[in-house]
Amino acid sequence: MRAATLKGAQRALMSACMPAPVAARARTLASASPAVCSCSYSSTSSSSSPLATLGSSLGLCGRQQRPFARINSSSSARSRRALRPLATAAVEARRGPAAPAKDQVLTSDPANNVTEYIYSKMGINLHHQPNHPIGIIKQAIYDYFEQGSPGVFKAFDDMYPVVACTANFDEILIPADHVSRSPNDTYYVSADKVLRCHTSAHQAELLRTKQPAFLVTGDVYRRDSIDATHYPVFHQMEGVRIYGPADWEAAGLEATAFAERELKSALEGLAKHLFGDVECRWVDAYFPFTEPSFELEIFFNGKWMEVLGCGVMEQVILDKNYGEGHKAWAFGLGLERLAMVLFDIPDIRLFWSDDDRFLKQFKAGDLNSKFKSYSKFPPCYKDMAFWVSPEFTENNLCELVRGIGGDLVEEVVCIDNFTNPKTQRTSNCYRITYRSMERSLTDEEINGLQARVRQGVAEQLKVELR
Ligand code: FA5
Ligand code: MG
Repeated sequence: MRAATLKGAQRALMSACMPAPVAARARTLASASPAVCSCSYSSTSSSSSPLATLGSSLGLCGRQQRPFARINSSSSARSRRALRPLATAAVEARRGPAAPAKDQVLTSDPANNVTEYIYSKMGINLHHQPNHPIGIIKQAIYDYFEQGSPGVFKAFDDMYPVVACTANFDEILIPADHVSRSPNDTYYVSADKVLRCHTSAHQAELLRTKQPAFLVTGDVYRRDSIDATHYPVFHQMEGVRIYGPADWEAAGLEATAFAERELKSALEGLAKHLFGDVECRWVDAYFPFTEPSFELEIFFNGKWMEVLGCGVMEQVILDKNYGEGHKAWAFGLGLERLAMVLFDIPDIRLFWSDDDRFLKQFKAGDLNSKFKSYSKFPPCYKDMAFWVSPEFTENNLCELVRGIGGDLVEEVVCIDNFTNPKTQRTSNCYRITYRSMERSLTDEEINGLQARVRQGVAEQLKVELR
């Protein structure tokens, strides 16, 4: 993992939601393989339920390293499975307008920090497009849960993306002074409303409707870094399942241990269902709304990529919103990341392409197609050094660069920094990679963009260009 691209606490809600020392520890765990727990999957059939076998073979293993897991399942095994789609009737959504009205998102409220660029992505709802990789993977996950537990999960995939801060943060125990609430990380519509930064924003509300198991899919928004696996708009699916004492007593387990086992079984089964053969590993994590908490990473394009966060729901959330005497697990997975692995899509920007050469490669229900790059156009690198000020943040830089360069920006990475011992001033050097997915770029075009970026940085970010 490139240290310079880890944007401190802003990187993800996992790290953003934890106190600094825990964040530092979790980042170490996530980046250094010796600190990682590996999953041990059974690749052959066994007499007991495959889910039970997978689940009980797992567990956190402290700092001890075990061989990385490999999930084996042939594509013929995959196609043999008769999948029943999650009943359409179960896709009961609170229907919001397809695209929120502009004046409801780009408000004149002084707290508003949503940009035109972000607004332009709203209402596109890639997860509603059956032939789009995001729509295909959503349906495949719905099918998996329906197959494993027929009629149990209720799906919601049209919940309104503008939510109250109470729903996005308070109701799931994110502390009032927490960094993830900062306008550096989150898009505020007004002082008390945000563009949801995760589908966990709907947890408490749906618990109050007494659904014992649900899946929520939607577009989520974050001010974040820029690279092949991070985009300011992406899609998550939240899953929650609630159990009663009869469930853990029948299993002969204590409630939390039971929920953890079921959670990991379900998610390993999902990975196997989607990918067949893939290397993955469990990593210790921290979320304010689950304990214990984990992340699942998959080895993709030569690196470990985090695809989901999960854990046993904090009891107070369940007691308060659903009722006492139960136990639940919850997960939140990134649909783009899973689709990248499944379809071999190398860059997250491609999901937003309206180029037929991309879109025509995917078809509803087909989990076997692999993306064929139609052409690889050359990147163009531009470096920019400046003296930072106390107000400077990388998320602000990324927002500005994305606002000017749009999807031509492939990556923004800090390649160098130093502090002058005499003046104590710090200089950062950023490399911006420009590359189109669809065409060759001209020097003139890139020079024009870079000049606007430099001007924007100097004027808006309160830094001094060198
Ligand atoms: C969360 O968002 C938690 N709400 C997940 C959760 C739900 C934990 C329920 C426990 C219980 P995190 O910030 O790690 O966690 O994001 C979850 C997933 O979203 C990541 O694993 C990744 O797959 C995806 N993701 C996060 N940031 C981005 C981004 N900028 N671009 C694309 N995908 C992203
Ligand atoms: Mg995370």
